[in-house]
This record gives sequence, C-alpha cells and structure tokens, in this order.
Amino acid sequence: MDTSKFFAGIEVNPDEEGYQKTYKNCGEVLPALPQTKGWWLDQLFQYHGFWISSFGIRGSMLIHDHFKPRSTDIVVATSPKCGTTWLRALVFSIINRASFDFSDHPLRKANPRDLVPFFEAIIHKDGSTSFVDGIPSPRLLSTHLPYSLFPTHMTDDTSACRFVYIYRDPKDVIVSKWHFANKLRPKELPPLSLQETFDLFCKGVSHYGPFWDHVLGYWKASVESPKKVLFLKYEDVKEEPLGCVRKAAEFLGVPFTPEEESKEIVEQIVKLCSFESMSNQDVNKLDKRYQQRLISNSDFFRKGEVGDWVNHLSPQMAEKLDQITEQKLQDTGFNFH
Ligand code: PAP
Repeated sequence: MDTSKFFAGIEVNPDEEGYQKTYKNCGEVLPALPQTKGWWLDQLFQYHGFWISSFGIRGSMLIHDHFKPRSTDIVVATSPKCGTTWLRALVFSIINRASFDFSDHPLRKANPRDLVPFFEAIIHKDGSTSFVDGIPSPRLLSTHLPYSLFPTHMTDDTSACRFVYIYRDPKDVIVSKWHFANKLRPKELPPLSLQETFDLFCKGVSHYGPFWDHVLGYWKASVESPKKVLFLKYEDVKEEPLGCVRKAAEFLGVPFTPEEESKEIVEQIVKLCSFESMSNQDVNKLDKRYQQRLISNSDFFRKGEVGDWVNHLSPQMAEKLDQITEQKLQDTGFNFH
C-alpha cells in the first residue's frame, strides 16, 4: 500500500548551521559514553541512564534541538515489546475512524509502523525534522525514547502534545524480546540463550532499558500530568479492550458519540486491531525484509498472549524477576498489579 498520503515527504536540508551543531555534539558525546554490545550486531550506549543504540541517541538529540511540536501531536510511546504494534493500530484507527471504511481500512493493507512512523528512527535517517514537519496534523508518531529524553517544550504544560504509553508484565516482555532478538541476530552469531537474555534484561542492559526506569518515567508523568500522558497496561487492554479504547479516545479529545456507539465503531476498532485480525492480514504475513529494513512485518506477531512466560521462564527466573520489579518499584507508589 502506498502510505505516502499520510506523510507529505519534503526535501531534507540538514546543511544549516543548527543541524551541524547537533551532529557535532552527537559526534563528541557518543564516543565518551559507556558502551556495551547490543543484542544483535549493534552497540548500546548509556545515555542519560538508558541503554540506547546510536540511532536513537542521534534521533533524540535532533528531536531535542529541532523538533517543533504541535498541540495536536500524539506520541505512541513504549518500551520495546510492550505492545507498540497494537497501540499504533489502535490510536491510528481511533483518530482516523471517520475517514475509512472498516472493510477497506489502511490497517488491512499496511503494517502499523508504516502508518505511525518511528519518531527517532525517521529523524535519525533523514538527519533532520523535515519529514515529520511535513506530516499533516494530527501527527501520530511512535517512540521508544524514555519520557525524560523529550525536551521540556514537549513535556511541560505549555505544550499540548500528548503521549499514550503502554507497558506490560516484564516476564512476558523478556520472552517476547528473546524471540525477537534471535530473529534479528545475523546467522554468523550464535542464538542468544534465554539465560543470557534474562541476565542482560535484569541488569537493565536492553534496548531503551532499564525497563523499570522507562515505565516509571511515563507513570510519574501520567500522575503529574494526566491530560498529557495516558498510561495503559497491555493486560488491561486484553481484558477490557472496549473500555480502554473509549478511555483512549476521551484522552485524545475525540470521545465516541452516541451515534458511533450505536454503529458499534468501538467494537469494530477492537476487532480490526486484535492480534487475530492483524496477524492474518496478508501484509503482516510478509517475512520479506523490505525497504532495506532489518525486520519484517511478520516479526511483530508471535503469540500476543498474556502470561506466555510460564512456557519459557523457570520458576526461579520468574521469582527473581518479580523480586527485582518489587525492589525497583519500592517507595514509588506504583505497582504492576
Ligand atoms: P516493538 O516494540 O518492537 O515495535 P511490539 O509490537 O511491542 O514490538 O511487540 C510485539 C509483541 O506484541 C509480540 O508479543 P509476543 O512476543 O508476546 O507474542 C506480539 O505478538 C504482540 N502483538 C502484536 N500485535 C498485537 C495485537 N494486535 N494485539 C496484542 N498483541 C500484539
């Protein structure tokens, strides 16, 4: 599907002085950061307390220095493997519900990552904010960046842009990450064992980790600014999808009207975005790594279940992880239950 109509591509001109300053700063900052081997061929850098790939840091710096938020912007935020694909689909279909027929919906022809661009990656790739500047309002962008890495002009009360965040039981996150990492690892590397994955995750050394700090950052922001950050839980959306979709629509300022309710639009959105429906769309069965991407659409659909960790983690691993979670959340006022 041609998704260009959602993003008006614009000529990139990163030659100006401001951008050169950001590139120079990035070139100086990156080599000085603590580094470690990533989960595939990449390198992770510890940047403001989080382990992030070089592209994420460069993207974050460009956002920080050059991105101009609009009051209508919506940022879909997650720690990886917490339900990014699902949330992208849900928010896209809530916002665009008046524009499309559900039987011929863009989500039947395109993967959600083609409809809701990966904010820091696209800015890193372009080397400037030109592409995102060209997206018509309301812009939907997706990010894995921690809340604390966004500039204050996006997070303080003077900016009306909103964040929708979803988190998930870390035991299921580990299992999902483990499968995903092994899909991405090149053939010349041995598979990452579950134990290695577990140890790295527990040490906080995972993409955009430590996981708990990521979740806590968005949780605190949702408590302090409930109109700015909506904080959802994967397990809750699974259990009560209709209520969560209504809540998200209200948060986004587009509650469902009685007429929409009578036409069962909420039910149609939930059905369209369900794992069963999405994973069965031809476009999401593609395992072709297209457009020079490392990852194929089918890699984002595995089981989509709550509690699959019991089939992989030993009781000892589960107990250790629960203990770490309890420790990390101690005295924060937040818990995962
Ligand atoms: P990302 O952060 O790398 O973009 P993300 O979409 O968050 O990935 O993670 C994929 C997980 O979401 C997979 O979980 P699993 O490994 O436990 O199965 C995937 O199956 C699940 N997922 C994808 N689409 C949906 C959906 N529509 N509903 C529920 N879960 C989904």
